[in-house]
This record gives sequence, C-alpha cells and structure tokens, in this order.
Amino acid sequence: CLGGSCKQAKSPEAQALIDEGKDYDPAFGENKIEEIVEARRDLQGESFNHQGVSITYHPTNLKKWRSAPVVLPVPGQPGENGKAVHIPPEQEELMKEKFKLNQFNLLASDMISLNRSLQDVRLDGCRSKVYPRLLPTTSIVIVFHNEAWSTLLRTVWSVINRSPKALLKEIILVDDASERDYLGKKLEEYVKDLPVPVYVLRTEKRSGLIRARLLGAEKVTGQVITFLDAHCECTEGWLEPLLARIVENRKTVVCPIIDVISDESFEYITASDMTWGGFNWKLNFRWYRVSQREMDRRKGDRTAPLRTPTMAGGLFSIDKDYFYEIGSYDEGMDIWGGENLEMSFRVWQCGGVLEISTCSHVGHVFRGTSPYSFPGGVSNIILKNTARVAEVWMDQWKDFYYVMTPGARNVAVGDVSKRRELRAKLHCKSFRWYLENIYPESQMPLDYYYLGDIRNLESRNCLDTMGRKSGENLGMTYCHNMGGNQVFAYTKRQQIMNDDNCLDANSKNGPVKLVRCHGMGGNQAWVYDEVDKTIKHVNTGSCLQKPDSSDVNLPLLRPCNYGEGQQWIMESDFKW
Ligand code: UD2
Ligand code: MN
Repeated sequence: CLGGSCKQAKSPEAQALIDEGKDYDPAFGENKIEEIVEARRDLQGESFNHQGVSITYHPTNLKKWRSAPVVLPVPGQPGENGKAVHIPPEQEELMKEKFKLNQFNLLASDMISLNRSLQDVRLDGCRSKVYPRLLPTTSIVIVFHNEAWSTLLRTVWSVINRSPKALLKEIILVDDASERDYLGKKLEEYVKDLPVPVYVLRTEKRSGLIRARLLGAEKVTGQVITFLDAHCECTEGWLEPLLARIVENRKTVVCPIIDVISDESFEYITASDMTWGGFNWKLNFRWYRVSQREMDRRKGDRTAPLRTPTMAGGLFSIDKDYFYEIGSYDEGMDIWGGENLEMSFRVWQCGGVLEISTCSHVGHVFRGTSPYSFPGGVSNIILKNTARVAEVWMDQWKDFYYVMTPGARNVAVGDVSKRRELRAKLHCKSFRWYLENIYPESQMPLDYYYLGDIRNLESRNCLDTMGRKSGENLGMTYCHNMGGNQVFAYTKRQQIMNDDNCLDANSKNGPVKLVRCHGMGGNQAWVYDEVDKTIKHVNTGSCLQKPDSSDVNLPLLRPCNYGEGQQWIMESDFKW
C-alpha cells in the first residue's frame, strides 16, 4: 500500500511505476499517478508539432520534478525570506570598502546564504493559474564580467531551487574576461557537483555583454534560451509562465517582472506590475505607467501578460530558433547598452511580440553606477550602440536622438548595412507602424511640424528647459545651436515638447511650465502662426512673450500684441 491508501493503481503503467518504487511520491496521492505516468512518457522524449516547429515538451507541475528541494528559511541567518541585512556600525568601514568592488553591498551579500529563501511574491491569481503541463525545456545563459562570487552563485542556486527539473536543461555561465581569481578554476570546480548541468565558457578577450551572450547562446541545447544577469534571484513559479507564453506563440519574447534587490541591504522589494518599458528622446530605457489602453486590452486582469513597448534587456526567454531567425543581436555593439531597445524594436517591427509576464518575478540588483571599465570610454560606447539602434530601426525618428544627444553626431556608428539587410529580409514594418500600433503613448510624437530650437525675434534668445523637471518653469537663454535642452517639437496635437515634457499654462498671464505631456490638449495646446510668428496658448488666447528685463530667463504669457517680443522663429541653424 502506498501513501497510506491501498487502492488499485488505475493503469498497468501506473502499477509498474509503483512497483518500481522510485518515482512514486505519496504526497501526490494515488489519483495523480496517471500524471506521473504521463510525465514519465514525456521525459522519454515525446514531441509535439507546434506551428510547424517540433518541440519536445516536458511535465512541469509535479513538485517532485523540481531541480532541488524547496528552500526553507535558515533560522538566524541574515537575509532569509528576502529580508534586509543590517551591517553593525563597527563594520561600516569595511562595508564601504567592499562596496566599491561591485557597486553594491558585497559585505551584506556575502553574509546571505547562496540558497536564501524568498517570499512567494506572486498575486493570488497567479498562484492558482494552471499552465500547460507540457512545456519546452530551457537553458539559462548568464554572462558576467568581474561579478561577485555570492551574487553569481546565488543567481545559479535560485534557478536550481525554483525551476522544475524537467524544464531546466542546463545553466551556461559566460565569463567575459574577468580578472578575478575565484572566477577561474574555483568556479569550475564548484559547479561540477550541482544538481543541474552548469557549464563555464570564457571569451578570449573582453567582448561586452552582447557578444558574450551570443557565445553562450551557441551552446544552448534547450528549446528556449533564458537570459539572466549575474546578480539575480528567481522566485517561486518564475519559469513556467515565461515558457507557457512561448508555447502559445513561439514568436513571443517574454520578460519577468524585474523586482528590486536593494544594492544597500539586499532586501527583496517587489516591483509594480503596473509599469512597462518605454524610452525617452535620448533613447534611454525607462519605466512608465502601463497605459489605460493596455489595461483595457487585458480586461483589467493584472495577472494577464502585459504587452510592453520595450524591455529592460537583461532577463527574458526566447525560443532558440526564433532568436536566430529574428537576428539574435547586433554584433557591432560593444560592452553595454542599446541592445535592449534594438531587440525591442526588432521584435515588434518584424512580427514578434514582446511581453512582461506579471506572474513571473525575478529580483535584480540595480546599481547606481557601473562597476567595470568601458574600454574606449563609456560615452563613446553607449552613444555608438544607441546610434546603431537609431540608424537601423527608427527611420526619421532617429532625429530625436541626434538633436537630443549632441555628442552622438560625432560618433562613428560603424557598418550597419548587415542589420539594414536583415530588416529588409524579414520585411519588418516601419517605425511609424511601431509608434502607431505598439506605442501610441510614446514620448516621440507621431506627426510633427517642426523639430529644433525656438528663437525670439527681438532678443534672439532661445527657449530652454534648463534641464528642469516636470512642474518647473520654462527657461530661456542665448542660443547655443547644440540641441539638447533647446530642442522642441511642435506636434500635430498642438504640443510644444522637449522629451517627456510639454509647455503648459493654466492662466492667461502664465507662468509657462514644463509639465509631463498628457496628450489631451487642454493646458498644453499651442498654435504657431507662421505669418505673424506668434505662439498662442489655445485655452487662454494669450501669446508667448520673451522675458522682461526683471527676469531675463523667464518667458512670459501675455495678451497678444503682435510685437517682436512675441514673435518666434522655428528654423534651426544646427545640423544633425
Ligand atoms: C540593463 C540590463 C542588462 C543590459 C543593459 C543594457 C536588466 C536587469 N539589466 O543593465 O542586462 O541589457 O541594461 O546593455 O535588465 N557584462 C559582461 N561584459 C561586459 C559588461 C557587462 O559580461 O562588458 C555583464 C554583467 O556582468 C552583467 C550583465 O552583463 O551580468 C549586465 O550588465 P549590468 O548588470 O551592468 O547591466 P544593468 O543591469 O545595469
Ligand atoms: Mn544588472
């Protein structure tokens, strides 16, 4: 009798398993024995034809197929259950010293178990979700340069501890020419005896994360590649929702919610499921609030997969064949940056889908500054990578990047012809299509009459954001012809905008403020008259006027008098 009951097994196959005695877990009760039989069968390599692609599926929702036993909190050990670690005052000096090595609190990280326990942070609706029992296998690819031992191995352990064994093909660590001894032989020895195959590959010379990931991807034998940064922690149930989306549509690239592991205390802090990825005119990746449009499409269900305009870049799953079909990565990109927007635009424009699965949570240590070197200079590298994104994918909207980022105009982007050929070969859609269909809420206007500086006819000075934030006053100063804070778009929706902010006024005598664009007209609607050269505020009928002598940096809103002080030129001198 098994599991305390003496019922007959429901099939001879089930009986055979019971007789074998190995695979039967009483915790599941006898009713579940069919599942184990089925699981067994699938493990023997049954495949399934999905959208013309043959995928070998494996069982998931049987606890006994986990890669390792459930991790329980270790009483007394710092950081268990994702709690913050507190450093005693006498160790503060040491803490500060160690912080410099990786730009996070290494002393705290080293005090925490490599196996630390975490809360199950999922929404209730996620916990009760039933995923297809048959899911593809995945290989995890983690690239690193000079990563700390404890964060790297905690990433590895969190994958092992919280992934179903049958789904986890292997973990591939790619060392991008690290200069730390422990990442050599010691690492190779350590990973030998783990319950899941873990391999260490090494780049010959510093290649940057993009080419290091390409090296790792080549060795993948699973059906899905899952990329992670080297300082992550996966939580309960993180993997199944990612793989399940790829089963639905193999052209889905799917990210978890990226929770925050504090760089100060290593506390695990859940991130919002109401944010998605966007970008500003500088082509920095940024988080923004999910649009009402997308909430409506998901019928308000926060557990439903979220279509995101862009991804952060570090953490995602992608069908291995699709990864190559759609052009893997741009090998012309160095070290760090840009590849996340490149892949986001490419996936959407070339017929794929980019999602955040709100039921999958993975923590990541976000840092204030980068800990490693950028051979050739940080800004050169990032400007170049980003310029490649703009040149290949953004059509005329690349202008926004160049006007906003003066330094980028002088950077050599290198040869982008291969990537443009890829775009043509895959019959990818235009950036206009992307803005219209995927990201209508974007900071980049779909239609605009003008992009450049706005100069007063009398004073010859230019409107300038002075780098101020939303809610602060618009400024004005001499024209520098460099773009940046002096660039404004005059849009078809009657906005005058710089990056995220629009000129905004709520009374007929001003002040004129910079306020986050809302796209609803109202206080942010302006009309430029090409003949009398006025910029008129629609709601109040007042005109934008140059500052008076009492405050030379503060443009005014005044009743229209059609004098030169209210005349503005929208014709830039600068070239990009
Ligand atoms: C984010 C992404 C990161 C990447 C980057 C843009 C997340 C959580 N992170 O920045 O994955 O998309 O944006 O490029 O979405 N590395 C190397 N060689 C190098 C430099 C870095 O192997 O030359 C490794 C590094 O050790 C780390 C990974 O690449 O494991 C990502 O680097 P990061 O953690 O500095 O990037 P992050 O999180 O600031
Ligand atoms: Mn990172």
